[in-house]
Amino acid sequence: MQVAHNLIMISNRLPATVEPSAEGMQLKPSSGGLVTALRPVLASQKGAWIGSFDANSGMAEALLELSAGSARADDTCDMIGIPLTSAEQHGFYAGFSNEIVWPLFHDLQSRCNFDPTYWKAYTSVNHKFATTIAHTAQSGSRIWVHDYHLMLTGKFLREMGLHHRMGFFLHIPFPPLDIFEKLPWRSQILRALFQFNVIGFQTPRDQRNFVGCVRRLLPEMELQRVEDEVYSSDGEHASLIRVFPIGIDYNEFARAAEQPPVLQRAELVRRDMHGQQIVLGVDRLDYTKGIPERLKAFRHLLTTHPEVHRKISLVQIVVPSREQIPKYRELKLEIETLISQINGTFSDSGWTPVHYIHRSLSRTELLALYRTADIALITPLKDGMNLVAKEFCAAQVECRGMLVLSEFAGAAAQMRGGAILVNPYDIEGVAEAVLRAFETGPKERRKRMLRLRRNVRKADVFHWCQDFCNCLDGVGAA
Ligand code: GDG
Repeated sequence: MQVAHNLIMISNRLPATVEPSAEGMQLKPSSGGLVTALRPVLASQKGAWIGSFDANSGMAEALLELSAGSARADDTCDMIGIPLTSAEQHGFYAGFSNEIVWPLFHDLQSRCNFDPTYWKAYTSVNHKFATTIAHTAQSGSRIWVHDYHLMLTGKFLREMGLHHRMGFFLHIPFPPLDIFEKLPWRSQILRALFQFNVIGFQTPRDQRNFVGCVRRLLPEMELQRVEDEVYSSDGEHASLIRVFPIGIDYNEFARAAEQPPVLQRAELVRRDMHGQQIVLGVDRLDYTKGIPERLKAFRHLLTTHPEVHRKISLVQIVVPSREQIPKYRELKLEIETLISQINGTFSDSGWTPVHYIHRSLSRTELLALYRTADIALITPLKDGMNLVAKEFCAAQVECRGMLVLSEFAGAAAQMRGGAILVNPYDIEGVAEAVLRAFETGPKERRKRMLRLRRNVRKADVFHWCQDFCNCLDGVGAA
């Protein structure tokens, strides 16, 4: 018998991994902020989570149970898996999602590969998702689709006859018209999005860009702004276009940063850095994160301000990501060349200017670095939100750290009061900002960090989730 699900979440990947155990392959729920926030909501509402998995992975046993919809990663929600073949992953995920939408939506159109075969794969995998969603949805289920991989699902669901309340949230930025209009499939994507009752963005800038694109490319769409909300109608469907800035589980980060293993680890880090100020960068390996530009800014600081030598070090964490895509491999080489050049030029006995870690850190290691860092240097060229900026503030329980943040990160809209904002392309400007942060005294640091922490605490991930669900409940179904 099929279980009735009141809230169905859909993301490209399932929020779970599979691990071998004595009883065979077991599902292990992921621990990200999104899952944490949704856990109580899904648990109280009999939720389900739909996402894809690699059909060729060696974890067949658990994945088979997943695809049958019978495996439970925990007692919170049902996990329903969609197996994707290598060809589907190539065209849909690596291709359309990450060689077209990802660079284009981050304003980096020269990095796009508009291969028409990718569009076919994207369409067909979105249809596959819609089929599973339609099969799972019962009368009264609300459907919440996440992110740029799945922008066509709403259209397919309506074509399949679903009249449910459906929401879409874009985790990445939405580009301005002169960039978006380069997309050969621009109108199909915009029209498909209007099949959702709620279309959510991270910042007012993304909402503004989206509305600008709609006015130009879908002139038949009626749009009406009421304060921060935009209502649309094409005579058949009505949608609400609104901003929902995503947050983190603040209390959990602040609490975890006080735990003894984190304190011990933080002590070790401090000892190893011999009293230098630690500048911290934490990023997935991605060209949108502005890592080479940041390294050039740090090099400029060391070149123009020799007085900071031996008093400051950059700890740059680069988490491996999308390594099957050639541009990501080239980026890794560029980063490593720059680091070795900086260290080759400036290192001195007992002082290495850049500490480079190319792996995923444990949560304890990450929290210890957040807690110990004197300056977080977060300079994406463009970013939907950037959760690292918020996590850093939550873990700064001693309020000693300064945040230097790109004005092109979504987080800048909420954090401008306490952070030093920079243009990540301005190498001299970023170097000056790091110097300013370096020279800031403890009183000013505390004042700024308290303000930042207040903001992050207030707009946490639970607030985000509840706000979106309330909006979805408030709009009329199609
Ligand atoms: C997309 C949008 C938007 C990083 N290194 C380690 C590690 N992390 C964790 C961080 C953080 C997450 O990864 C990265 O989150 P971001 O927000 O920075 O970036 P994306 O993955 O690109 O996410 C983004 C987000 O969606 C949410 O809407 O903010 O703009 O691009 O949580 O803690 N975690 C561990 N070890 C690491 O080394 N354990």
